[in-house]
Amino acid sequence: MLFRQLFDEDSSTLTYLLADPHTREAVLIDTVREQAGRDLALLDELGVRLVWILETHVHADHVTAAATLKQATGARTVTGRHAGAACADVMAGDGHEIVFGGEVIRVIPTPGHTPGCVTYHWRDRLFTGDALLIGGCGRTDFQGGDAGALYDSLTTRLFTLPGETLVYPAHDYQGRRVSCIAQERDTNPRLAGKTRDQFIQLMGELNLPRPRRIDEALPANLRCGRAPDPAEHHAA
Ligand SMILES: N[C@@H](CCC(=O)N[C@@H](CS)C(=O)NCC(=O)O)C(=O)O
Ligand SMILES: [Fe+2]
Repeated sequence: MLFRQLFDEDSSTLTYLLADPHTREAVLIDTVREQAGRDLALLDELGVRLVWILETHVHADHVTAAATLKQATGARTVTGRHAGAACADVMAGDGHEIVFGGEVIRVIPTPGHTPGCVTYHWRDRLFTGDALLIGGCGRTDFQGGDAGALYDSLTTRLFTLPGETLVYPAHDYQGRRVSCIAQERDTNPRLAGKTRDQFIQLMGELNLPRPRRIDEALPANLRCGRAPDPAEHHAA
């Protein structure tokens, strides 16, 4: 297998490239529009062909590169079924399998940060988006966030997986790059030793500032990163 973890400094976004070395088919998870050139150059350098562009959710802090990458490569886009991004080629539900080469990625719905959040499970790795971060979790104070639902997703869908399963989040703001289920289950300060009610209370008291680019990012990501239709723009 080929695996690369990439980082966008501006939004602290972690993007992942997975590829089957035999068939040369590749997948990108959680891309960033400003990094499309970097991603296309990497595909080229590795000699692989992009077939799927996956989103863990509709991001509030950066615009996806999905539209640019799709136009350049013909790859198809995937979001969670409840993400609200009807522009995606595939809106994947629980257990949906995304196949590339001889590899399979399975979809685990992990709502809470947003109702449409999904985690992608590939081999011994989880791509958790903003549902589970390293020593943290996605906020639940906008985009239909629901702390109780997030607690249930994390405790019943992710923490029940084998402890050695690796956790690759969509962001880290402190230079951390990978964790595992046992570490997050046992030491994540938002969750370890907390009841559901305590978690809900804690999430309600975070008082985080609004993401800098939310007003640009949400509408753009709901269009899978495409520019607004000029007619639509005119009507508005
Ligand atoms: N400073 C960042 C913050 C982005 C932010 O709030 N990110 C959301 C995910 S879309 C989150 O859940 N962050 C978790 C945290 O900050 O602990 C920005 O302005 O973009
Ligand atoms: Fe997010």
